[in-house]
Amino acid sequence: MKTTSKMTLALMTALMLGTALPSIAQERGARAGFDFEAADTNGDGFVTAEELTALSNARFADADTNGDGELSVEELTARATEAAAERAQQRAERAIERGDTDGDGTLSVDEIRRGDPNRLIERVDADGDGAISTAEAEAHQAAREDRREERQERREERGGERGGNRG
Ligand SMILES: [Ca+2]
Ligand SMILES: [Ca+2]
Ligand SMILES: [Ca+2]
Ligand SMILES: [Ca+2]
Repeated sequence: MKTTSKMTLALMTALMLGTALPSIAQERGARAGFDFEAADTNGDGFVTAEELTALSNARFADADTNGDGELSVEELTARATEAAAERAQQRAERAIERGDTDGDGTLSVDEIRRGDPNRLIERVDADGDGAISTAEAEAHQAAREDRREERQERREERGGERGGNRG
């Protein structure tokens, strides 16, 4: 077989890695799709069963830190923690990339604040006393949910049967 879709390869890898290593399989499969280059170790442009086996063995060996050929709770936890830390760092880096308006590489309190607080108060402060009461906050939240439901309904109508009988 010449061309194998990313989906199929990801699935194959997941199957080969087995259920014991879901986080590793997901990590590879989820965002970047299947890492073809990593699997194609001889670089001939084809991924063979042998190469997939080698890949899963390598991933297993990575996780099996004491090298006894078995993955313990501790080893799986360590692997998952490592993956989670990596993802957290990537998220943090993206957040800084997006929010760091003065370009000093860190986020100040102004940089993490979304929008002008005065504008929020203006929108929500129904009685105009310059502060948001519980009732005003609840009313604002309810209005937002209404709008979201309306949008959802409109989407469903558009996405639903066209020309079908309605109501
Ligand atoms: Ca190959
Ligand atoms: Ca082990
Ligand atoms: Ca900054
Ligand atoms: Ca108020």
